[in-house]
Amino acid sequence: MGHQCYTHKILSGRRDDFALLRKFKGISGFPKREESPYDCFNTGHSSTSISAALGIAEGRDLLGEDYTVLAVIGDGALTGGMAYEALNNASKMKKNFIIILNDNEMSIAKNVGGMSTYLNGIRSHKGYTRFKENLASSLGKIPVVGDRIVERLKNTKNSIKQLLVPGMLFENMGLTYLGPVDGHNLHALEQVIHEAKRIDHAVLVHVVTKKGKGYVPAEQNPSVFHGVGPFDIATGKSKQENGKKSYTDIFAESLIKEGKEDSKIVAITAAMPDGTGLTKFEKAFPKRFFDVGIAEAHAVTSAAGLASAGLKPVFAVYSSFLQRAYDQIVHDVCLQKLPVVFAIDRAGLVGADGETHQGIFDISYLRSIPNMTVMAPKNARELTEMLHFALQFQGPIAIRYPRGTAYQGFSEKQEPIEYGKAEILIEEQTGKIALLALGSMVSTGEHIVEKMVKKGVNLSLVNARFAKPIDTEMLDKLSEKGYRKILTLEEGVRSGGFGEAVLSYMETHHKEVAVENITLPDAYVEHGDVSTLRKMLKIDSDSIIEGLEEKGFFK
Ligand SMILES: Cc1ncc(C[n+]2csc(CCOP(=O)(O)OP(=O)(O)O)c2C)c(N)n1
Repeated sequence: MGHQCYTHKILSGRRDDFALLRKFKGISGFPKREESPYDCFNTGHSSTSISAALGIAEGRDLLGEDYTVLAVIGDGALTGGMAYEALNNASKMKKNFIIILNDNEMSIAKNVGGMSTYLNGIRSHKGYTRFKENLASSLGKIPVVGDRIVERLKNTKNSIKQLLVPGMLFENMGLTYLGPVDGHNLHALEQVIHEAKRIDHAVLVHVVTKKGKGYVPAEQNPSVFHGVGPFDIATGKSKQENGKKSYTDIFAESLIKEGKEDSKIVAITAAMPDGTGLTKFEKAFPKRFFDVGIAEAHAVTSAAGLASAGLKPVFAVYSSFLQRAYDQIVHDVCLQKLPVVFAIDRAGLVGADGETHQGIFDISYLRSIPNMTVMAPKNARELTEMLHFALQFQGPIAIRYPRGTAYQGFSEKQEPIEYGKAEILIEEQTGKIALLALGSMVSTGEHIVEKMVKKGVNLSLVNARFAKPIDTEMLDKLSEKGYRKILTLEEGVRSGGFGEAVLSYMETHHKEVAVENITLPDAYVEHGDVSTLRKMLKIDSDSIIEGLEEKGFFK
């Protein structure tokens, strides 16, 4: 996914830009074509490198050009289905094509699954070490991964190779396997890559590394240091923790409570046990927890399987990563109306990770699927109650909540969750304008109401709760009560979003009511801290007020 590209960035002329790494208008944390001619492909989501590199290599050959194409993939990324699709196709290559497998035994957390076990086996393969020694002595050579070893191996019978050479899985697929080689030994690395470049088809170089190598706090806490904000170099302690509970914390605690009451609840993560908060669930109920690797598509279909077997699966996943499993949601979950709960974390703007990780499409991509229900809580307490509601619900259901500190406002005001029903939070009897806010935008709506009261304008505030279905009864009621303007607010793209659905309903049924939509634009949103991005995109309360005043909305 390219997040280990910092060395590459330093070596390709961006060393001085690191002060602004992942900051607004600074360099990205991922390879980016727009940033440098040395970044040949944008990345951010896992397991894409072999596919992209194969396309580049095929393109090179069709255009009659001549350069080396090399893909780097982590052992974590190798748990993703796309990587296997790509390996399957790599075996057809008739020209040199190099895959470097960076195996540090870690995804963000400890890597999982059969491939990981297989790689583990290779690392401790005694036969290979002996073979190398024998080969070296018999040939009078001493290299680590021997110079010209490949040519000698070519002439070795497969059955003998099986005993002596690790990586036969790759060999049997038609790829040449080289390694394992110590990735922290530069000389060995140079040698093996030199050897790999001489091969006239696909070759996989198995490089063994240690995550965090060279910095003790990172070596000791590789999961934490996978992606960190500012930290104290001497101690390795984060400078950012504010001690407040995040939505992730609230979700994790609530799910454990639910899990104690109902043994049918099971939790699934696609290689994000820490990020989604499920590590706590795993500790409490190890048998009811599944880390499937970076395999969102598999996670969704296996959740459908679990649901059809009578369990209550909760797939906790980041909004942008769930994009990977769209067909599985459509075809395996929603078509069969299976009760799978999607706990969609990092929904909305995420900040430093930028374009590839902003969770701004989920409302649109889920709203369009039949049988899907989509909710968004206004605050911490509502997340807990929505989770409880979702676990009783007989069908596919999603709860989207943002990254970061959970909002505590309106905690005392809480009507029970009812299917498809919104909740009035502030009702101004004299008002003719209602704000209809979804999830994270309820607090923004609250700020708008407070600021406008000071300007002598009274507004009502409705917590939408459901992005699908929208509460049409509430919309009818607002119209009957004499409201003539509705402002929808959501942290997602306009197209296919919540606001568009409200607009479409009102245009058909209540032409007398004008609807304005506050949404994100039809654009990828760059990296930067969330409050800066909100200002840039004009979805913070001040910008919204300014924009609406210009349009005369409050008159
Ligand atoms: C589709 C997708 N799901 C989840 C993630 C989150 N993620 C980022 S890095 C990572 C682990 C990658 O492990 P590996 O490929 O071994 O690389 P390493 O960091 O160990 O070098 C995960 C799960 C992602 N980027 N993309």
